[in-house]
Amino acid sequence: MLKKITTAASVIALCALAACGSGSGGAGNGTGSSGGDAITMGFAQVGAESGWRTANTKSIQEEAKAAGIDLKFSDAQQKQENQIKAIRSYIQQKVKVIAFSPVVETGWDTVLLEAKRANIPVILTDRAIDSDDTSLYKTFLGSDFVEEGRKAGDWMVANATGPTNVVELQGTTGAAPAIDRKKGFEEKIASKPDIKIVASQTGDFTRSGGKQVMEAFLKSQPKIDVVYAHNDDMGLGAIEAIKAAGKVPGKDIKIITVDAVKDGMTALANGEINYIVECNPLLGKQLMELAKKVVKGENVPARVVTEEGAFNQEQAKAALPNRQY
Ligand code: GZL
Repeated sequence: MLKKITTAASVIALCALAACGSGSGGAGNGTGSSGGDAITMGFAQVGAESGWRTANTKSIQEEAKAAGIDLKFSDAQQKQENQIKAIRSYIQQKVKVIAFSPVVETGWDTVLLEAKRANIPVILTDRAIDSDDTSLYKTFLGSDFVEEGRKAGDWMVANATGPTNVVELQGTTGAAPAIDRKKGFEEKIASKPDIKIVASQTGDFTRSGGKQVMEAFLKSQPKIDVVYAHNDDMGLGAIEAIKAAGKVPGKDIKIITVDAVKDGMTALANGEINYIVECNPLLGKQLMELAKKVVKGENVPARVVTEEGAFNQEQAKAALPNRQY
């Protein structure tokens, strides 16, 4: 059970993607927060596993530059031990603020206590941690993954036409988006007992992982009606497997994914995916604004939720020309 502080007062639904994602100019006097010493931020990124992650990294790097923040950046290649090493390195370098996207929910208390004892504030971005000690970080900026799962489940319930066998491509085992997207989806399909998840396995948020797991499902499952993939990349891998099996993705086997990156939206517009729940990767601008406040010792909301939508095939065709990632 995640112990996120989510109170009405603290939750701020931020601007729509179009406004938040503007990114280019960004607020920044070029010399850090208040014209004083430039702020150094240590950022420990998960990896480069998906189109979403690439867009997220680009947003963070661009917005740090625009905000005049000196960014030290590391790619953990989806390994928690690498993120912990990076955070320790930032502590030794005495950065002003640390931000990271925890690859999994647990195992962070020790290193975050080291940051706290070094008086370096920590901001969680994108993914949350599951810890009893909420003093270990100043705020959590990112999506509500349970709500994303609920949106996917709502579409499934609304579009089921009788007994429906679903196979689920889970994200990284132990990661907040994987745990919560599963939870939200199952909450919604519980209202229709003839919608069944007949197989569920992690594809680790990668295209190759999604393809390999879908190949196995196609061999082991006598009847598959729908794929619920926790991100576009695994859904795109599943499309390759479905085509190789001589079936038509989006028709013989319907596909629901999460993210809404360009490759996913293109497949949606082409009819190979049926529905995509958006997950906003453009967190850079909000992160830099929060970092400046945190470094100045100003209060920030404990939880900052990004606003997101969802797309069917027609909506994808209309939205694609204006998508930034
Ligand atoms: C969600 C993010 C997930 C994306 C995946 O905020 O953590 O990780 O949905 C990415 O594409 O790999």
